[in-house]
Amino acid sequence: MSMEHQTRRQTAVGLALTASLAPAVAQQRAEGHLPERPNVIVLLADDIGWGDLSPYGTSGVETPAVEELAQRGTRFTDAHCVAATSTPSRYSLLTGHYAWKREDTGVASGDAPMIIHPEQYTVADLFREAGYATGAIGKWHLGLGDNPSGQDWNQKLSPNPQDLGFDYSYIMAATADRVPCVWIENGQVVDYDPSSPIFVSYKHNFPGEPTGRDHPELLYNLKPSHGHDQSIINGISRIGYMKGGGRALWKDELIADSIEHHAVDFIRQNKDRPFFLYLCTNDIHVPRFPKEEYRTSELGLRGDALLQFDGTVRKILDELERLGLRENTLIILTSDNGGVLDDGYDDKATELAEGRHRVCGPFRGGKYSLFEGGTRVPFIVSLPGVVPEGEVVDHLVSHIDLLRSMASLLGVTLSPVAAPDSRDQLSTWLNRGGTGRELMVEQGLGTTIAIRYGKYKFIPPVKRPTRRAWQTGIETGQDTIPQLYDLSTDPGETHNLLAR
Ligand code: NG6
Ligand code: CA
Repeated sequence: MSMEHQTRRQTAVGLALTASLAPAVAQQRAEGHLPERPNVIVLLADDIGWGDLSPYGTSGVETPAVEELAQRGTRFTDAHCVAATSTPSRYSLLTGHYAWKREDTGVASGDAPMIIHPEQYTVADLFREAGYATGAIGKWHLGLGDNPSGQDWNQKLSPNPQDLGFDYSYIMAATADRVPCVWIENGQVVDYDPSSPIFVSYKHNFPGEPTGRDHPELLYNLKPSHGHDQSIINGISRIGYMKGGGRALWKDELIADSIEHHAVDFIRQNKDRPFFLYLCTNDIHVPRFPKEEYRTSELGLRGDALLQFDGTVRKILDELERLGLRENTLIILTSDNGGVLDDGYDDKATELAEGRHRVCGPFRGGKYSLFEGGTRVPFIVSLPGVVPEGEVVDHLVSHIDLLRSMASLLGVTLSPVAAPDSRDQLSTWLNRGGTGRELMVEQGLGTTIAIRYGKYKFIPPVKRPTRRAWQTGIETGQDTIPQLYDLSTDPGETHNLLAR
């Protein structure tokens, strides 16, 4: 961390936090309902849609570990991530600031600089200040380093998650379909290979390096269906150009293992103190290339990736059980945006789902969309003995409220400048009497937004709509006319109440 970052950050955090017990929480604690300092795991899936997991009534694939979690907790049916793509969704989850208010929070390239400003207050700061061990493991996609025109991957990258409140991080810089395809631990490439320095560009290829476009015969693992035809790593072409990496390059079929291994390790190392783990799976983002043992679903690689995701959940639950931590660990399982079938690789997701699996359940649109499929995601909360078990709740819930709800859990009062769009929704999230949000903003492609107000959904018109998101076929929900839907009678958003 540079001196400049350090100073700015310490000042901001000092301003943001005053530790005093919020009255409602103090009273609940006095009644013995809430554990003093539970561990907290935010288990964030990538691109898992509302209809993808067993508790949400999907067909075509079973996810028993997620099912078990839902039975030991409460499942929400109207919960939303903030945005229909990863970077703005994660930005808002961690900061409690609506991403659509900042133009520079769109889907980040693999060499983007850090998008969360180090002086911004994050949920990791909250936990760290409260004495928790804090870790970020898995997909990151919020930028690293501070160079606006690309990073030097052969040096320590700064800022990195450690500058945002995380004591420990083991992350992929962006997505599995974007270079660089290496792991980064506390700002440094893991297994760095000095004989093969790393170069990354999102503008030009490096002389002599094959691309998927020019050398499709080298794509022995997965071929693109659209885009994704630049540098080839592990027999799969990606977005962006990369040279070098040597032994540091990941193998896609081992990504989930790697994430699980580091998550389990983090939990073990912190078993005797409270911890906050921001655990982000790569599953089920493209390229979907899970390990062999999961290649059994009738939905092909996309279904197999769901099974692998369930395997990760199983490993985390088992480890908590084994260490005697399950009763004292709050788990929030959710997804960063809605579901998508063909997101750029030829994995037959669309063909195999046809007639048997609806990734967003009854909802219209999907990833990238302003329709409900874009942000309405699985959301399961479990804390045995505190959160009612086996219940289903229909209140309106948004990821934007993580930060202030966690502050409430810890009995910390935040200054108004921290997490400006976040509200304390703890009693709803824990299913202990809250009735959820009345008003909420959802973000689609770019900075387009839709507004939820109770049962109503309003999508403001845009001048030049993009109707579909690339070749995914997904409707973005953008239109030149205003749209209003009554979700209580029309959850599929088929009847625009404002249409003449
Ligand atoms: C899109 C990619 C898509 C995915 C997405 C980000 C193309 C044609 N599509 O640009 O494959 O990577 O970005 O997904 O390149 S997210 O879940 O990380 O937001
Ligand atoms: Ca995503």
